[in-house]
Amino acid sequence: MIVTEVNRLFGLKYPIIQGGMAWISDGKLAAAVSNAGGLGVISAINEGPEALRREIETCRSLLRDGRLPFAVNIMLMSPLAAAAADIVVEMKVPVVITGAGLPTPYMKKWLAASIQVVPVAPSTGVAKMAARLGACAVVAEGGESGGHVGDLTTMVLTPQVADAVSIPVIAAGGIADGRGVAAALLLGAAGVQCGTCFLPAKECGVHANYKRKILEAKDIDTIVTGKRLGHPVRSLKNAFSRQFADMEYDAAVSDRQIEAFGSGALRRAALDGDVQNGSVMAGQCAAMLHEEKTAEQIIADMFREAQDALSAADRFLSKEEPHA
Ligand code: TUI
Repeated sequence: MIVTEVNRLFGLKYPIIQGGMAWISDGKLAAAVSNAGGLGVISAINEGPEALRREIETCRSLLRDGRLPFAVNIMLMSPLAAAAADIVVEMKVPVVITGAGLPTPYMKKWLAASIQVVPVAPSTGVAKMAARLGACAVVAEGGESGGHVGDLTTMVLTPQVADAVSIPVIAAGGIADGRGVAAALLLGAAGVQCGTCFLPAKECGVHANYKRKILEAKDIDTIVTGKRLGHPVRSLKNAFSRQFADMEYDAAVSDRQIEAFGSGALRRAALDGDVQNGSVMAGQCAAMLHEEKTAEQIIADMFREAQDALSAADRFLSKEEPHA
């Protein structure tokens, strides 16, 4: 068994947190991940506040044991963030993960309500701020991730964040199998957060076209767009992302025109299944996914492989003299 501070902190069988994917991570997927021994996560920015309340209720109704933990992910740039910040208190959600900013305005009320807060950090500076605010752990998210990304890779970000803070660090970005989990632990993380690898989960309600596009992806099939707007986003290459990139490099196109072009694009792909003209957000590890599995199989396979990888690692510790 792989047991770290993250198992103890949240009461988990496996130290894995599901990514809070906008328009995708709903109560059903979150419950499946929590039932499988990880921390399931509901995205707060799918629709309005009523939809969030419904998804929290759905998650609770599907948990095999009412004491199992789950979380809500609040994307702080969203206009729905303030309402979500109150709903998690009102509905006694045990864990909140935040992204795309610092949760400073909400920390006092969340901590008063005994909510465990886990900010996502793309740099050591944000991680240190999060720890100072009272976060119980931090997600070090590398730019291999899907969606809104920072500049640093998981390989360099994880050890630096682990050195910078004394709370547990959860590595994210590019982790899709047991080798990635083992590597994250060796880099100083006490757990992992994975989004992309749950897209093909049987319990994931994303459109079948989106799942198919993920399963067909090759290593070089993602692109980062949106840097010009200050919101870099990684997604699969398609007609939408190629045109977005062209518009970004065209000085004759205004920021407002680009924003209008991008508006509603994730929903178009995730819900309507338009994977050519919508944004198919995914991490670079999409190419490592080959089949639909249940959330339980995804997690159990990943941690069995991680255990095997770690157990076999002492083969690198030779008792022979080094070759000259
Ligand atoms: O938030 C994410 N990933 C996301 S959010 C999202 S929704 C979306 N929809 C349409 C267009 C764009 C996005 C899709 N993917 N990951 C967590 C994350 N947080 N990545 C980077 C950060 C971050 C960045 C800056 C966290 C804190 C931060 O603080 C800097 C500051 O000064 O506030």
